[in-house]
Amino acid sequence: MSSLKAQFITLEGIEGAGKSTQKEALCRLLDANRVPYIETREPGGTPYAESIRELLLSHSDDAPSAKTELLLMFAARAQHLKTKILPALEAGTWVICDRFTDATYAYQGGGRELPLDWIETLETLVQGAKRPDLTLIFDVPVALGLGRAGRRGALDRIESEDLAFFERVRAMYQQIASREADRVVMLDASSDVESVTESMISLLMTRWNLSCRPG
Ligand code: T5A
Repeated sequence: MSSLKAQFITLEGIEGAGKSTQKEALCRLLDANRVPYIETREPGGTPYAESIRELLLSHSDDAPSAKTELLLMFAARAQHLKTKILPALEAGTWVICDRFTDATYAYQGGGRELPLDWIETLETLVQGAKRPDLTLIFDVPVALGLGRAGRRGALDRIESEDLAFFERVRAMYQQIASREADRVVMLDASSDVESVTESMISLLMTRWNLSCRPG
């Protein structure tokens, strides 16, 4: 454990998959093991990037084109990476990030059907060789995820897309998980909160050789 460098961990999944719920359980695990960390999210995570998030998610008569949306996702990411994620990792602090570039592959590549090589080019431009150390994808059937998300209140601009859009998003996440098995772990998130938490905690304790379970 003490020999492990600060980890960059990202959480992914369609709307209502339970990322935010499971992020809290992950943080309790790190607290129990006295691991220093910060929590953050994308799009957003810094004041400037949160302004871009507002532009991206709000409903507007002048909605962004798919290409504009893609560029804004990476504009926000460039700021977030430079001013928050990289400094934290360099200081030895773990970073727990709700969504990152896999979301761009899933939503803009899968959902919007933009060419994946555009995303690869922007990924290299913005991140260089930097990639998450571990990505947890919480997988749920689309109808289940959207049902959970819908109970929470008004839908934002991207959440208002149709079922076919989210089926493409989910399929892209599944492709990423099967292509990048070293970095990405896909968890079945369709059962109750406690069961999903238990699978995640068991997996992480083994992976990082942690000794303390969260209380
Ligand atoms: N986006 C983002 C892109 O298009 N491209 C990009 O590059 C990036 C980075 C914002 C949007 O931006 C898009 C994707 C998104 O549309 P967001 O802020 O992460 O992304 O917002 P959402 O994904 O919409 O977050 P949600 O809150 O909907 O999803 P979560 O976090 O997965 O779900 P959570 O934990 O809040 O749970 C939702 C509800 O379900 C319940 C919870 O209690 C809550 O009420 N729940 C469960 N119920 C039963 N069983 C379980 N196992 C449950 N787990 C949670």
